[in-house]
Amino acid sequence: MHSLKNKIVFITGASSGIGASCAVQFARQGAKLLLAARRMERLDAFADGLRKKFSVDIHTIHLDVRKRSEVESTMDTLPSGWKKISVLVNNAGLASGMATIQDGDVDDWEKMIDTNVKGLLYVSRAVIPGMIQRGEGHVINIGSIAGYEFYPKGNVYCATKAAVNALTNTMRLDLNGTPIRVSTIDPGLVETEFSIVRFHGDKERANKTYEGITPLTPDDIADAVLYCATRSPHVNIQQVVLTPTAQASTTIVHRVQTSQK
Ligand code: NDP
Ligand code: 8X3
Repeated sequence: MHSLKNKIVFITGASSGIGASCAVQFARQGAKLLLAARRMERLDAFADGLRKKFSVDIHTIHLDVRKRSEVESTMDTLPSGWKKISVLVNNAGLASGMATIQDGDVDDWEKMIDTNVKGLLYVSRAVIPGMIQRGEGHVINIGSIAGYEFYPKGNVYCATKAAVNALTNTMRLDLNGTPIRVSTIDPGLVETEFSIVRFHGDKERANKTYEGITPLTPDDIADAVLYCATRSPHVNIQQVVLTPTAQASTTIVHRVQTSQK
C-alpha cells in the first residue's frame, strides 16, 4: 500500500457529502489536508473535528470553483507548506434542477457547466503543472454514471459528467510519459445533499430519489477514492464505477415499498 503520510491531499467540495467523507479517509492515513468549499463556517467546524480526532494538519480555503480569478489567485498564494499537492480530488459539483430541455432553466444550466466542467478545469490547470514539476501526483475526478448512461431530464447534468469523463480520459493521454496518475470514480445514487441541492431545497422531493432502495453512502465512494490513491505509483486505477445493488443503470432501479422492505 502506497503511504499517504504527510502527503498533501487537496479536496474540492469538502464541506459535505463525498468530499467530506474523502477528507475523513485521508485524515485516517495521516495525510495533510487542503480542504476547499464555499461554506467556510461549516468547513472550518468540520476541519476542527478532524484535527481533534486524527491529529492531522489541515488548511481550509474558501474556493468557488466557478470563479477563475479566485481559483488562480488562491492557488497562487497558498502558504508555502501547502503548495506541493500530491493528490487532487476534483469533487466539487452539483446538479441543479431536473427538467426537459424545452423547459430547463438556463441559470441552472450555467451553474452546472461552470461548476462541474469549468471549475474542474480551473482547479486542474492550477495544480497539474506543479505535479509534473515535482514528478509526483494523482488526479482523481468524481464523475458519475450519468456521464454515459443518460436519462430523461438529466440533459445538462449528464452533459457535464460526460465532459468530466472526456476530460479524465484526455488528461490521461496528455499526461502520459509523466508519473501523474488520472482516475475517475463514477457513482450511481449516493445519499448526500446532492438531491436537496438539485431540487432547490425541496427535501421531500429529494428523499424520493432514495425511496425503497439502500443507496450508496459517501463513505462507499471515499473507500474507492482511497483505494485508487493508495496503489503503488506504477498502478493507475483508471475508473471505478459503483452503484447501489438495487441500481442496474441510471433508469433501472429496483424499489421496494417501505412496508415490504
Ligand atoms: P453534496 O451536495 O453533498 O456536496 C457537494 C460539494 O460540492 C459541497 O461540499 C459543496 O460545498 C461543493 N460545491 C458545490 N458548488 C461549488 C462551487 N461552486 N465551488 C466550490 N465547491 C462547490 O453532493 P455530493 O457529495 O453527492 O457531490 C459531490 C460530487 O459527487 C459532485 O461532483 C456530484 O456530481 C458527484 N456525484 C454525486 C452523486 C450522488 O448521487 N450524490 C452520484 C454521482 C456523482 P459548498 O456548497 O460549501 O461550496
Ligand atoms: C448523480 C447520480 O443518477 O442522480 O450523478 O444522476 S444521478
